[in-house]
Amino acid sequence: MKHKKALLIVDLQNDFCPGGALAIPEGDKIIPNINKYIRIFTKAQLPIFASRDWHPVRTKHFKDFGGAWPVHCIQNTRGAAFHLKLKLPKEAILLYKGMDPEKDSYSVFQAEDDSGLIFLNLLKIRGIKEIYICGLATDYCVKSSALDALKFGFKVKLLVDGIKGVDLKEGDSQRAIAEMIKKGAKKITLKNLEAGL
Ligand code: VGL
Ligand code: ZN
Repeated sequence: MKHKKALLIVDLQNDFCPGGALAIPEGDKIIPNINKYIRIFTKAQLPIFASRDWHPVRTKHFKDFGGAWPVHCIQNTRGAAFHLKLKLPKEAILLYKGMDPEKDSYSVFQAEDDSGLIFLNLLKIRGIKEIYICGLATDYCVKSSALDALKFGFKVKLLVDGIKGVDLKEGDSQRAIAEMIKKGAKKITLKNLEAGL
């Protein structure tokens, strides 16, 4: 049998897009491609996971409390909402992460769904073996989620026309991609999926 696949869309939220609190240059430009990936996975009746960075007002993730980042993606605010152009189907499984005020975490493997089930268990329940990853940001949450996925034994496809990075230091995204590939992720683009999954 073929490996069961799932799509993971990481943090496609207003605060990570132009105009947001932690805007990634052209972060919104990947949305049309991601919407195409969504259509492909929907057609194939495969699960689609969408994570949101979902911070409390006080967390060690923020500069004011010892972290690296300006305030962003506060729970239930407009900044934490999915970008309006993202066309998530109602079947998408929503994940939340970054809620622990004591932790500075990035990976979707630290995320949970509405009922508190963690991502790893949600994957296991569905028999998923391979994860197709896109979203924001290449050099943080995408990278850390991809590396965790590989560590847990999943196959990983990196959707290179569906990711964008912060690049605090020039080249961070390129280095992140190189590291994911070195650890076993495979790059793919929409063109590779033209013939279907
Ligand atoms: C992220 C920085 C801070 C991400 C989240 O989603 O990649 N980056 N919080
Ligand atoms: Zn964050």
